[in-house]
Amino acid sequence: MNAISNERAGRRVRGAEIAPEAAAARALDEIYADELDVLKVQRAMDPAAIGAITSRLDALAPAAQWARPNSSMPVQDVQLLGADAPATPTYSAPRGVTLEAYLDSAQRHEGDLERLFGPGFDLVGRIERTLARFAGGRPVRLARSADGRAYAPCTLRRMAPGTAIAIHHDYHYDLALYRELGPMLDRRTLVSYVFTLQRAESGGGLDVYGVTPTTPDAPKLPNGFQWDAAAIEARYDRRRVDCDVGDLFLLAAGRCLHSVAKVEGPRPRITLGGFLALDKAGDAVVYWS
Ligand SMILES: O=C(O)CCC(=O)C(=O)O
Repeated sequence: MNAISNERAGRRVRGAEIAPEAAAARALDEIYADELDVLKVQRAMDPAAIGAITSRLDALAPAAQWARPNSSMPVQDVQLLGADAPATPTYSAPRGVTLEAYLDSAQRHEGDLERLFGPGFDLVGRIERTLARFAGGRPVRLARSADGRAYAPCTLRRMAPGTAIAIHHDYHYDLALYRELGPMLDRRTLVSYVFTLQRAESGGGLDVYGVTPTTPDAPKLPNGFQWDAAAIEARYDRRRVDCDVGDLFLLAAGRCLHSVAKVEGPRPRITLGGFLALDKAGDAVVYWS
């Protein structure tokens, strides 16, 4: 019998989970060093403070305010507040928008989420202080354009029942909107930060796969650009990360393919997140969404 034949191809997904106050100052260094792929941090934000927002969200942010750049693909119609042109490909802009369009969207929505959460919540301050716990003593700075315009710090994402996020990675530095930011960053990877604000009744878990953008022969569909989810599930390692309200995950999203399972039941899944990277000198953490 050949024991190897039962092993999955490719790499293992390296994950860790830490308690609310646990120290993990080297987490970003470990992610960059390819020693850690995903870190779940329990209750990184206070669930009661979050509940005070999510329970009123329909009144605070009526349906018409949410941007829907993926609405032409209903099963992946993730709704957004805080930007209408995110720093990712979408079905309305498959190669991402231009840098000018991205910055215009960030400017149009500047302060929207801080106002929605209210002054007592200090949304951006909270995000920066939380990310700083994992930054090895480095300052955490919002990305800015050469002429000083702010990138969007985060987006609020609502996934209605029946929606999912297909397998993808976020190694997006070659998109036009990264023209300025990309060269300023340490591009070994790109990290997603995502806080859970409301869980789906079931489903909605994050799946992280032992497949990278450069894994040889990683299975794709015949159209040549979509990943073959069934073949990836069958052949490669997978780690499921299920988050409760207030939990945060940091994911090497530029390195590991990942997806979000279909949201089941009547309650939408709501998250708040963005991306971050070390700057080129390794002296600061830069974040944007
Ligand atoms: O919403 C999530 O859990 C993951 C979103 C995502 O794909 C990412 O942040 O890279």
